[in-house]
Amino acid sequence: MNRKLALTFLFLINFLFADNNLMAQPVAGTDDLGRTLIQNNSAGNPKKDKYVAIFYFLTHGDGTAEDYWDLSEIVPNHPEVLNDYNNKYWGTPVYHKGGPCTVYYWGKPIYGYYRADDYWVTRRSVQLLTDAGVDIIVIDATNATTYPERADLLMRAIDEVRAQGKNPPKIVFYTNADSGERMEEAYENFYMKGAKYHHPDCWFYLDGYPLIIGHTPEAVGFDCEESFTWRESQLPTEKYKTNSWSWTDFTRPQRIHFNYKGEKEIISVSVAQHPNAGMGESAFYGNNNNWGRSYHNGKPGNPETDIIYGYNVQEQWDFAIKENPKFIFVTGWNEWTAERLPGKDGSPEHSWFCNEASPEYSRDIEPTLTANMKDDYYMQLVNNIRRFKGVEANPLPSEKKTIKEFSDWNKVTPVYKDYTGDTQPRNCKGAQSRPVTVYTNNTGRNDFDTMKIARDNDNVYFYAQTAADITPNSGDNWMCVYLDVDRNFSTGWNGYDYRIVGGSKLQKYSNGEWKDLYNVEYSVRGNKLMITVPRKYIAEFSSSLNFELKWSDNMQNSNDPLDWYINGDAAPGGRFNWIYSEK
Ligand SMILES: [Ca+2]
Ligand SMILES: [Ca+2]
Ligand SMILES: [Ca+2]
Repeated sequence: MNRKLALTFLFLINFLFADNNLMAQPVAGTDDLGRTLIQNNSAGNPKKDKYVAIFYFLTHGDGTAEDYWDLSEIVPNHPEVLNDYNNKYWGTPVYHKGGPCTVYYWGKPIYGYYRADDYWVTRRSVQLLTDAGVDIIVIDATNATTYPERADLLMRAIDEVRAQGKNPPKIVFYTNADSGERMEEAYENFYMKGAKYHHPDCWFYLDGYPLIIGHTPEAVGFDCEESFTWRESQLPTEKYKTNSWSWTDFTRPQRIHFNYKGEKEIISVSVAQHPNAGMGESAFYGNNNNWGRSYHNGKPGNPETDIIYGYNVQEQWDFAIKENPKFIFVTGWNEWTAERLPGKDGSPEHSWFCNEASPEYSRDIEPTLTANMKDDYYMQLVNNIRRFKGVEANPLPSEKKTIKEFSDWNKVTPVYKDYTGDTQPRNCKGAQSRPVTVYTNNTGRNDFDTMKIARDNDNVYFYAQTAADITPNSGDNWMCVYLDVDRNFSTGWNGYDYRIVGGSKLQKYSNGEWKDLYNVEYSVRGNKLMITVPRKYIAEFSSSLNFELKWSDNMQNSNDPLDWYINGDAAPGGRFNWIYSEK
């Protein structure tokens, strides 16, 4: 079979088995700013042929400056560095790419300064992007490499999530510098028959072939020439190219990119842009001509108060959604770092940073505690994806049923399916090389798998099944249920009005604390647990049910919902809730 035929065959296999309707359950959620995710009644049903791509980076860990590496700490604590290129608080260069190198983080990711080969983080990123409804992870291969081992690790995480019946994103490589060689490298490492890192289920197909992006004339004569569907690489500084994929634009509104058939194919949406000098010029040297996270209505906004709202990216989303192309390309997920170079403004003591420099002048969506941005940009992403693509309606529950024993659960629906394996331990070096830091996390304990709810006239029943036998009851952070009974974020703790801790204690949140209310019955058998809550204990359970809930095990900081991104297991994760509604 020649290559073209083989790829056509693969495409058919992909086509037959890919779209098996495994949409994520339409979870609910409200972010720290009180912004509640829209549901099917407002977003509409899933729309055909709408895709969201996001720029994803595999650079982390290389060339990080020693001693000092976080700009959000260096600059506020030692502002003199900005006018002293060799100041000691710039840290120490490390040897990388054939010379001394100093790479800095603009802030700290919620998982610490992780390396791109930290599987624990990669797996979490894939889960978050799956939950968000992202369709394509675009691997940034615009520089000197396709990061084969790290890209392989990413694809292994995607394969693992797909094997659980979830619908994770596919991958596309975006090349630019030495594009022909990079595309050939991608072909040989990933796509070719017998390639070392062969993950065909991870490939995003367009028009019958895996999609790749680069300077197509450079591919002529390479083996990869016939194996892909091509789109042109498009820098924001370059003249508009037909059939190109733009990842950011330096015009407002963004440019609309048409394909060779004349179809409105893709529009970029970016968190921030630097049309008028590097991001560092605006972050540190008073250049007001770039567009930071707070930019909106033609003005820079006030980053101190505006940064958490993501006004700049929202303008970009609103325009893109109105134009309604087939693809929206978001920049980006996890760039985090920039290399420090000598100033380009004629001042030899100035430092220059291109794409990332400060909380305001950076473009990552991945959660962070820096500048108090938390997961606001992530939740905003989820909501905008729903506006663009629609979302499934929430399934209605099966008939009322009295639960006395575990076998009574068999036919109860709907079933909420968590990720499994999201409790695996973390043990990986961070990107910072001095001091050496090893990130560990062993809080994963009970791994939620399947959850159900049932009810009769007297009780509401909760069921959880875990991957392995449930650990012995260890107290208040063991196998908890958090309930937002009025589906109102402004009542209770982060919306949660009641919780059940340690299997047996029903607590109510009032006057700023959790108070014991009643004991409830629970039973455990192997990997199954069920709890019975009499309806009379919770006023909102006296009539037709319409509430939100989350299971949580081994939370480490019960005062912080962001703990659900990191520790133990939560189902659903982060700020998401599962909706149980009879309406
Ligand atoms: Ca789990
Ligand atoms: Ca509430
Ligand atoms: Ca989970």
